[in-house]
Amino acid sequence: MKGNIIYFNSEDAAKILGVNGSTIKRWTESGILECIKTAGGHRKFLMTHLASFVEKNKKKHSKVNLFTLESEQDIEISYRILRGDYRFLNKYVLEQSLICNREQIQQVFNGLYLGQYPLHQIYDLIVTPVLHQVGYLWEENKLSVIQEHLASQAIRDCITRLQGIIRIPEHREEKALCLTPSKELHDIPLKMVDHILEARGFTILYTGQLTPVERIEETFATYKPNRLYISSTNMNDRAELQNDINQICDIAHAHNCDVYVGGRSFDVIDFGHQAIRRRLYTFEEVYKY
Ligand code: B12
Repeated sequence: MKGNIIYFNSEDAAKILGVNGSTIKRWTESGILECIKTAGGHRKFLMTHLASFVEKNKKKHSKVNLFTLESEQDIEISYRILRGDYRFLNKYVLEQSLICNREQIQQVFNGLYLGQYPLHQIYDLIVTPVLHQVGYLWEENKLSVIQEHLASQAIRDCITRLQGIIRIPEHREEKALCLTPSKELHDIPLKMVDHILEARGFTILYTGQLTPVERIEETFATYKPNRLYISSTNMNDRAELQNDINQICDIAHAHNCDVYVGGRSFDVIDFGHQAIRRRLYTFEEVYKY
């Protein structure tokens, strides 16, 4: 809130409390849910009205829409989620990640997903900018390296838990292998690629960080993936990285496997190999192509 008063209308209140509009009307008429009536006869609700209702009726009305509402802050997050207020949510997730408050980060991720926002949007509009912010703060010496690790790991853990509630189709024919090259530790983007593909119905083979190139041939022979996703961020040794990418793509090509690449290393290395179908820049593109 911090100074701004938010008024909820009946529709907001219904969504936040997980009931329909006529229940809201009934509750206000019987006085169990307080509200303000405008001159035009419309009901307006303050945060305190909803909060005190939730507090008094915790047990009776636990079926709330996005997640359990225990405090005014929960109600505010729920409201921001319903409004798709990414600016607010970004700032909030950044603050919570800096104090390693996984519960609150999780509440935003789960709330957005349960609120029908596409997974790729959560990744493109919340997770990516928040991690970039963590990086800037570290670059500007406003965070120690440990704080940077704590924040990024908290986010990574919450992404992993979010996967637990993702709807996964039953019928799965395609197989995607997800890897990073042999010197790469950054695998958060690849994890997000994994989740989006899984929600699209792919079976995922995730070798993740530091995948040794010399073991990739046997992985192809054993698991026969039809797509390969490579994520690369660390470009410290360009020549070695280029060599890794070329070798991996040769193997993929020999196994009729299409390759999709992403990550900032591809700004500086060549990705013209015939096995590479596309360089992807956003998680929306992972969902689309
Ligand atoms: C978290 C983090 C780490 C964690 C990684 C944890 C993990 N499990 O991933 C740890 C602590 C391990 C780490 C280590 C290092 N890090 Co670091 N790290 C970061 C940080 C803060 C966030 C990275 C991240 O996940 N970003 C979020 C992703 C989603 O954003 P993105 O990488 O920009 O990706 C976008 C696209 O490229 C695309 N994308 C990326 N990959 C893919 C893949 C596919 C298939 C698709 C479709 C799309 C896609 O999706 C995103 C949407 O735009 C960044 C800061 C930053 N600006 O990103 C630094 C950063 C990436 N790290 C950096 C560095 C230098 C390092 C170290 C070398 C530090 C050191 N001296 O030890 C080591 C590298 C070690 C190694 N061998 O890899 C630099 C990289 C600079 C560069 N490219 O040369 C950055 C930019 C920080 C900085 N400003 O200097 N890091």
